[in-house]
Amino acid sequence: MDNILVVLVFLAILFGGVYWYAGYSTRSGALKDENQNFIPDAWEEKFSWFFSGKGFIMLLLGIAIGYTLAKVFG
Ligand SMILES: [Ca+2]
Repeated sequence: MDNILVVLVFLAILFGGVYWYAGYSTRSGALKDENQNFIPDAWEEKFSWFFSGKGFIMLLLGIAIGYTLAKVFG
């Protein structure tokens, strides 16, 4: 179970970092964002599901981490 927890936490940090960088890079003008939704247009074409599902993905990760923590320490 410990390995699952490490993977889940790693994914949460990785996804959080990608979401943060999407906002940061578009606000700073580093990446093109013509439709001004704070998602780099180059990513949006291929990974729109990743951004439209942001709330759901992070919620699922949170639940999975909580569940795993309860298993490890419960
Ligand atoms: Ca965009």
